[in-house]
Order: sequence, then C-alpha cells, then structure tokens
Amino acid sequence: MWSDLADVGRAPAGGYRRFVWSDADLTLRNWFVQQANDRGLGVREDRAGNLWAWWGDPTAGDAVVTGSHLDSVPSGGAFDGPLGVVSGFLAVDRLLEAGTMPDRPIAVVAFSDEEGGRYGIACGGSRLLTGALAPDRALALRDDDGLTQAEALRAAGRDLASFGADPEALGAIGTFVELHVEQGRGLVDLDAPVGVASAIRGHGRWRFDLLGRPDHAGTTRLEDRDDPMLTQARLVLAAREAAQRHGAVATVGRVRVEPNAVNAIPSRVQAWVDARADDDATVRAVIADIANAVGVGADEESWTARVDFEPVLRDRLVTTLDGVPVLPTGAGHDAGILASVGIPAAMLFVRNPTGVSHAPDEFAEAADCLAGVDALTTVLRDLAWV
Ligand code: HGY
Ligand code: MN
Ligand code: MN
Repeated sequence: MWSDLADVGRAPAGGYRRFVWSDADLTLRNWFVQQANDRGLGVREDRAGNLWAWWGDPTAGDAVVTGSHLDSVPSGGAFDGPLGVVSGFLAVDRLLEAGTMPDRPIAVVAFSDEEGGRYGIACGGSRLLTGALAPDRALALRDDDGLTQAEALRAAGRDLASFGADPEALGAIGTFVELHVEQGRGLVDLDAPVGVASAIRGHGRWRFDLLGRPDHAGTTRLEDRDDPMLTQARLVLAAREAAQRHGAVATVGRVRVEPNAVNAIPSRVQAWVDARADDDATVRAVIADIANAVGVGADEESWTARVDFEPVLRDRLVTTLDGVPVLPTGAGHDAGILASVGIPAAMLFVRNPTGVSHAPDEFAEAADCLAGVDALTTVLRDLAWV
C-alpha cells in the first residue's frame, strides 16, 4: 500500500504536496475507492467531500469508525494522514480474516482537506461535516492561484448545491478512533511504539494585514517611507517573545508580500501566525500581545479549542492495549473536531524516531507501524464486537 502512495504528489522541494482537489488528491481518492472495492467495502463520499469505506450498514448507526486524512501540508511527510488510512484498511483485513461479522458496523474514513494547505482552514472536511464551517465560506475561499474552492469542486465534478454539513454521515458515527504518526518525541522518550492521546492543545491561525505605501526602493528617502516589511519584522519577533513569555508556541510560517519586487517598497505584507498552548486563554493572550506590539488587529482564520479526549474511552483503549502510555499533542486532528461536537473519539499515536513532522524527514519504522496496526485491530475488535 505504501508503494502505491510513494509517488503521488511528490513536491519539487521534497516531500509531498497533496492539496485538496488537486490531481494528487484525486489520485489518492481513487486509490481509496480501489482499496475499499478490493475488500468488498461499500464506498460513500459525504456532502463535505470525506470518503467512507463501509463494512456493514452505514445507516445502522453507532458505527466504529477509524481513519485519518490523505492530504498534506506543502512539502509534508509521507505519514501524517496516510498512516491512519493505511492502518485502518490493514486492521479491517485482519478482522475480515477472522470471519465473523462485527456487532457494530465498521468504517474507514479519509477526511478531506485536514491540513488546510490550499485554502487555509485546518480540518476543512470534518468542520464542514459537523457544520462548524459554513459551506458558503468554504466555497468562497481562494487558493494562491486565485481559484475558489467552488471552482475546484466543479472541476472535480462535485455537486456544489449539496456541499456542506452532513448530519446523516455524522450521525452514523458511534465511536471514532484515529491512528496517527506522533509529531514529537514523546514515545521515543517513553520507549514505546504506540501510545494513546489525552488531549489536543488549543490552537489557531491568524492573518495580519500590514499596509504601507508602495514606492521606489532607490529614490525614496528612509525617513519618507511607510514600509510594512518593518512591521512584519517586529511581528515575527513579537510572536516569538509572546510565545516565550506565555509558555506557548507561535510560528510565522507564511508571508505574502505585494508586489513582491526586489526594487519596490511593499504596499502590503500579510503574515500568518499559528499559535498553540495548553489552554485556550493563553493562545488568545499571545495573539493579543502580537497585535498590541504591531498595532494591527488579527483576522482569525481558524480556531480549535483545547480538546480533552473522552476519559472512559481513553482508559478503555489503554486497558485493552495493556497499559500503553498516554500523552497530549500540539497537533490538530479531525478526531478533535469530532470530539468537540460530543462524539466519543480517541487517538493512537505511532512512534516517530526523529519527532519531525510537516517536513520531508517525517518517519516511522515499519515495525512500529505494524505495532500500530496490531493496536488498532485490538481496539476495533474490542469496540465492534460486544
Ligand atoms: O496541526 C495542524 O496544523 C493540522 O491540523 N494537522
Ligand atoms: Mn498535519
Ligand atoms: Mn494529520
């Protein structure tokens, strides 16, 4: 299965660029459908663009659902997302081999647009599904080429009129378990191949629009300039200092400069800040401090409040897996979006020897990936056979 995926959406700068509704994404969606067909699972795409492979009746309700996402950040790693989908199918293989029907239906899901790499909103597919993201807003979002999501959906042959929340698909989920490569070194330090998630830290994305006066880089005296790039420099340092002060993290990973000419003072710089902390108020305080330091308000593009995974389900996983460690994460996940609307959700993490993620060097050893499949199989068996 990994070799099927290895060449899809390779990025020129290394790693993968698998943006929603791109050719790479459509290839991955076809691969998902093929995997489902090979196993005799019924395929559905919900109104939010998420793909489901069903073992059992999708309308029965109280299903045990596993899966993750197939899209990536720009120059992302191979594991963030696909490991959860591949492991879901492999766990289903093992359960199918056992030869008995589960008491609860089982599904593997590939959530659409988890990274928000193209349109800027993380967990787009699960937010649309739950109604947390309005379809009108989602359809109007533009990518870097100026194409709206509506145009991309039309090109991909999707129905714009039905795009949005899908209470029926959402209502089918009884329990959701997402397996994911760990995006830190927690399991390395704990010397364990697999762990269970306790919480997702509060996090969000903010855009600062810094305006100046465009002019000639050679003829404009320094004292006559209104250069937004100076504000941008202050913003980057303010973000770092605010994060340090509050015990949070903050990152300026994306900027857009207009007109982006070497010999012109910019008219506008847009800077995106990603900020995260253990509690939501701290994240808000970091953003307020940055806004204060530069004298410009922030536009919130997405926000995910801290999620503490349901403790009874979490403990059930830990017990079923003979006491694997429990650890929090600073990364966002569709499991968090589902948890935030009251769906019992849990996560399994697979050890990442370097801790690197959202970068080409992201890695997991094959033996640890197989330990993840074992763990997921055990969990699905425990949940779906009563
Ligand atoms: O954590 C993130 O940035 C994304 O939701 N994976
Ligand atoms: Mn990610
Ligand atoms: Mn992910």
